[in-house]
Amino acid sequence: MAPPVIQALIWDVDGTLAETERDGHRVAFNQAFAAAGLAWHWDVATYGELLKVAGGKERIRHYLDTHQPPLPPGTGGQDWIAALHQAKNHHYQTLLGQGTLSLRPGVHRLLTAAHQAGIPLAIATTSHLDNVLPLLETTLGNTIPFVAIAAGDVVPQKKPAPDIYHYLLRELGLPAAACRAIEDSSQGYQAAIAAGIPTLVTINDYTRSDPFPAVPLAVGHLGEPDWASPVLRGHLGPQPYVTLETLANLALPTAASPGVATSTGTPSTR
Ligand code: XBP
Ligand code: MG
Repeated sequence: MAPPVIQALIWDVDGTLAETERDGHRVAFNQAFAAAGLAWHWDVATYGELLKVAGGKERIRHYLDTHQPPLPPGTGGQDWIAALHQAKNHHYQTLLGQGTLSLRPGVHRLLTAAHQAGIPLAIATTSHLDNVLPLLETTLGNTIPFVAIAAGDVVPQKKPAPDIYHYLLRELGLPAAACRAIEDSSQGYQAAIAAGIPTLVTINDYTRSDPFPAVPLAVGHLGEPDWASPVLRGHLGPQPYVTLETLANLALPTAASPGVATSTGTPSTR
């Protein structure tokens, strides 16, 4: 039986398209803290813990609540957090402009294959649109068109809530089952699955220990013809890397599927 035709391929951004978190957002947060005169520093391990909260503003609020760092008098309110977050985004965009971040293995290949096959490409991200567009520009040179980008605060509830995916499906005018999503984190996976979209997980060092209950297919990266994709759970199909056929054959998790422990220990970047 021929695999179902994919009507849209939806990409997460941070950690999926590129390793933007450790070497991008984290660095930019620290630059913004220093510029604001704050004696805060988010090291690699601390940031890994804070990543459990999606969204930059939400992450700063969570840090204030859980770590209670030193705060200048009169600061710490929502407007102050929003301004600090905006400053961080400015630093992040400067980093992107310096060309410090590149796409993860297999991303360009799979984007190109989908585009050439006429499969519409879309984005569902917690990150701000102002951060997404320069990333696409610096890594892809805007050679791959995206028909819809759902980003940041367009929905009030961020991942793991399914809202960003529901929003995007409405924009696309497509049923969830006709789409496929690619996510790197537990929050992203939960959001996409809750929206009913069969989802491939491509983990990275920060998400290696995340729980991915009943995930049908989890890989270490998407792979290339000369660089096999490490399979943590499930089957890629005939090629040793993720293809459109791999994605077309992807199903939603079933209650019968076991979860996956993608980690044997502490992530190497923490
Ligand atoms: C990941 C996030 C984002 C980024 C920072 O988004 O949680 O918050 O860490 O971006 P996704 P902002 O994996 O959904 O792309 O500071 O702009 O929120
Ligand atoms: Mg992500």
